[in-house]
Amino acid sequence: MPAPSVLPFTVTPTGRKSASPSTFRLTEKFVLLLVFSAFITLCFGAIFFLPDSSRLLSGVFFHSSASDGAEAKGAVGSSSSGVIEGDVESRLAKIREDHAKALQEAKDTLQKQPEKIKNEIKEEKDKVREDILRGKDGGLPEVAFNKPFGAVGREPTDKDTLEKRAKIKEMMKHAWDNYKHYAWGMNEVKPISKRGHASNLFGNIQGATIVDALDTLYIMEMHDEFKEATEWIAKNLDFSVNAEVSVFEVNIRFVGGLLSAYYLSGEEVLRKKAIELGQKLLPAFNTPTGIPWALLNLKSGVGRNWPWASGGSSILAEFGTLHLEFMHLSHLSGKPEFAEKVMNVRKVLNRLDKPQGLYPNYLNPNSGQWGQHHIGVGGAGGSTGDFFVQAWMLAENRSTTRKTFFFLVLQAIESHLIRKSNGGLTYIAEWKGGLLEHKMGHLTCFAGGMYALGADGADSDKTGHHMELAAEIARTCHESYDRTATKLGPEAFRFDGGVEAIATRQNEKYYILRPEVIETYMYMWRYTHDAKYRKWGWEAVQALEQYCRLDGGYSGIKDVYASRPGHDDVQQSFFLAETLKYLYLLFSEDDHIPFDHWVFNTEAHPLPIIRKEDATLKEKSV
Ligand code: DMJ
Repeated sequence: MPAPSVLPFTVTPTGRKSASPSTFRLTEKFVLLLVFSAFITLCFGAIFFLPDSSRLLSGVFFHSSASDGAEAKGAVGSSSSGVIEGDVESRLAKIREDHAKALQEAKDTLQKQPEKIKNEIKEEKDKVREDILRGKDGGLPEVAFNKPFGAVGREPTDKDTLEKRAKIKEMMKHAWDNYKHYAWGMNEVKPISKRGHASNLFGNIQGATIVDALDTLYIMEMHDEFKEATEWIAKNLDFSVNAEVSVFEVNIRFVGGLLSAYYLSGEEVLRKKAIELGQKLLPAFNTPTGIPWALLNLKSGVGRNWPWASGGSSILAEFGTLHLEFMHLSHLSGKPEFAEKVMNVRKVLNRLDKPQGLYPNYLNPNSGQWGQHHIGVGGAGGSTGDFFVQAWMLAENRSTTRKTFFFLVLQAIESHLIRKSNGGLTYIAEWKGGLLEHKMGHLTCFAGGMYALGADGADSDKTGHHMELAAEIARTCHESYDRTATKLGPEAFRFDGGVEAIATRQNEKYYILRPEVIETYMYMWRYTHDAKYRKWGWEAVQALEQYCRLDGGYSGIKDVYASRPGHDDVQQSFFLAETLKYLYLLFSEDDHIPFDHWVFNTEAHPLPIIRKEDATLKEKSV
């Protein structure tokens, strides 16, 4: 609603307009000021300089009760009375005494041991946590835990694959142990500085690496580590923080990580924590359209958008990908509100016109209109690709409407964004205000996996075509790695100015341990069993070991084209959640997290495909 305009006059109770101060001339203002100062001087003079002013003060200000009222009258009328004077004195003494007492109490509180205050806060938090665990938070229903299908698969039969898989598990151990040693309980570890790394994406929620790594620990059968991580979560994971968080990041890493680890292990505390956090995120949807804010203060529930995002728009990739986790939150809590919120997002998206059948990256949550017409499959638009896959795969029966919707999007991306370079490399460009930018981001490389999944469910005449596209995207992304000195890929690579699959700008040459290329290799391996995908995955393992492994963990590098690339000193939590998990699954059998039972969220946290017989009562009603 627009703010009311400010009028140059005020309306009196009789309805007449009177001039506001701004309408007086300078001389009039001066006269008024003089009169006002004279009045103030008179008042102060009366109080401080006239004899017996203390009696006036006490009479006027301190007599309030009915019985006192009579005395007050007398006091003013007979100021020479000794009895009354004594009474006033004793009252003033009492006031002075109360005042001193209050001051002392305030001083005591301030001087309280910080330790004591900390303990009091902790006791309060423990109580809240116990209430939640006992179900006093509105009563979470009991959910029967079903043994997960394929949480641990068969052992690979050939020695080479077994050894490679064991090596990847050793990498996970190195990453985990160093985090534990140098940054336990913080969000991430800085492997060179050997201390914790805070990320403002999570406000002051702590433990991002612990939550993000949980399901990988389980899948790799690192049970001791899984146990200590779960214990830390039960005792310390705390969402009652007064801080602004990224709704998207907290959802994919924390909610997704907790849900996935619950489904794998059945640890009740993980389900309860996921629901507790989901509830904290709900106020993000309090916008005129129900399209959520990108940023939310978890304490006040006040949301806003990133200032740089097209005039205060929400970002498609960010709100699109809340879908999967929120459907599961309703499934596990019996509370329909989570599912209702994301179903509404889907409705708003369905109603909007899509330029060329594509979804622009920015949507204004107040007007429900698209912001700038930037369209891409990576970055701001990227995870929405995940959303389309997830929305389609979420239900076992993969409904026809969702299938049509998903394939329309794949078709639109192909027609408008997919291009082939002179050298024969297929890439996905970005569309900015009607012009194609011939650049592909590392983030966009997940699309190889997306087209492979699409091929899996496509009508028979389309299967081959989608799989071909998936293979071509995988090859291009591999080329972006292979054309560097480190054999690790840049943040973005271009197909213009005489180059192909190469970064030309210095600020696009870094690699921050991202997973998307390896993710696509993993999908391609599962669907084709073509040995080159494991070969490419192994090349990435060797490169990671050579350039990113340090005594204190793994670090991103600053320039993939330099043989001494420089480190960024951050071990990202997604390295444990995604990169190492996808590598491990690439060298595992297909029945380890089988695709017909599990769907991966944007942060590689596998969630089971909801079957009709598993649906809770409440979920059936949404
Ligand atoms: C991860 O946090 C998620 O995959 C997200 O969708 C994109 N960025 C990182 C990994 O690159």
